[in-house]
Amino acid sequence: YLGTLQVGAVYVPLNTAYTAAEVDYFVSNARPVVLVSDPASAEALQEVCRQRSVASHISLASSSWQQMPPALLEVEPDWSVCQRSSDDLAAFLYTSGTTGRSKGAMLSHGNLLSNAHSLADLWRFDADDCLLHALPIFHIHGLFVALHCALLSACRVQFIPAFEPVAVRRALAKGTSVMMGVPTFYTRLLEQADFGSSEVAGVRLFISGSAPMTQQVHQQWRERTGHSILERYGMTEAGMIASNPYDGDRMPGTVGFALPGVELRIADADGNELPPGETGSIEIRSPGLFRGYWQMPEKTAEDMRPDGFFITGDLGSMDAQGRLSITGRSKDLVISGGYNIYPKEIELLIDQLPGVTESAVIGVPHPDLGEAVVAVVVGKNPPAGQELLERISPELARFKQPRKVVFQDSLPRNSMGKVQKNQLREAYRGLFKA
Ligand code: MLC
Ligand code: AMP
Repeated sequence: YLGTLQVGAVYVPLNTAYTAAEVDYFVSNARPVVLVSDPASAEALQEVCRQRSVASHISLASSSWQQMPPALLEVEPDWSVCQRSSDDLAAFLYTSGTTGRSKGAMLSHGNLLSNAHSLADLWRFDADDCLLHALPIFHIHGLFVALHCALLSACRVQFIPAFEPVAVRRALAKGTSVMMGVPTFYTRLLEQADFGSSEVAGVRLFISGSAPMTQQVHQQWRERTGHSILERYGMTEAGMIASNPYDGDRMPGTVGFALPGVELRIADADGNELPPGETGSIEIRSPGLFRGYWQMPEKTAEDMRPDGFFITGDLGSMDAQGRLSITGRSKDLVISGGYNIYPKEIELLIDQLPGVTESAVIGVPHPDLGEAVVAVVVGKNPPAGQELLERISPELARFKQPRKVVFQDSLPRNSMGKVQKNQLREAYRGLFKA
């Protein structure tokens, strides 16, 4: 990542769980010059690179630099930094829309730097800190929010490649001062009966985000560790938007106050600001706001108000003091273990299967992941649940695949003919009881 920025190029991280079919779309849309891959997927991606005429494909050896391609090892190191201005693009990250096709959210150097400074100040990072980092580094949470705070403050990072409770507990007890995670991290640690305050004596701050944290988890964490988790709210297009305070009350069920420089409003359908306490569309304007979707100006225009406010797709309310609570989403999105999953992408695959008339993919409460994906399928003679999953799995990363498939005679629709997903979510909300 840093090497890419250093040479003045634009970085496009992708989830390593994506299938070759998924990567093919990103490559066709981003048109990269170089693709760097995990050795495990190198063979499948080599074909993608060939078909899409990617000039260079580098497979990283997982364990050692010695296993890098010999040609690379012979290159003379060049430590010069290509200067970029704050308006230049640093990265774009794919995030999907209701159409099911992902859009690359373009972020400039200025976007990233302004957000990083706000967060490092607000959360009081300094060189004595030690950040426990167990998040994936292909989304903004692990890559920008966590790493940028650490890089700006020049603190230590205990990097754990994937969330694993034993390794995380060991790191917490051994010098960690700050941990950032998605709510599932906290739920999984609480499941460990012997986990408690003695292990986190050196920690000054626990931060959660990317998905809603329940009041119950917040409460249990405080009882078990003595710490009040600081919940914050953000999104790929805008970086971090709001945060509970470092000093003062961290209120469960709220995501706190707008970050410095962020203008936040709750609006009606036309973008008119609503009074405190009323629920509406969360809209923001800030120096961290993205530069639009890569080569999709019409999609950018759909989400922007004429006055420069961005329509986040989240619903919420703000109290008289400016404290924000997120109450729902207007976008059709499932957040499972902090990963965003767009139902349309899965519905399109299911609908292509013989015997299927139509489908609706929804998220329902799940004790570990927050929400889990369920496919509701209608058809004359559709493939049975397991077979259906096997048919779509070559196209779809594992984390997006439905955890359950249920069959119905028809889907509930309103008078406009739109599928009533809220009715389906209600009907199946008990599928994954703890
Ligand atoms: C893994 N699996 C998931 C999953 N993660 N399924 C659904 N949802 C997920 N999030 C699959 C695995 O492939 C595996 O499939 C099975 O579920 C069980 O895996 P596991 O071992 O229990 O999962 P694990 O690898 O431990 O991962 C769970 C997790 C991880 C929660 C630790 O998903 C994670 O690190 N999530 C963080 C995502 C994140 O960083 N989001 C930030 C986005 S940025 P099988 O078949 O092999 O059993 C953003 C903006 C903001 O949202 O505000 O920050
Ligand atoms: P992404 O598009 O992956 O960046 O995910 C951004 C989305 O995650 C937001 O639009 C919200 O819906 C959700 N999100 C992030 N933080 C929180 C939070 N603290 N509580 C509820 N939802 C959140």
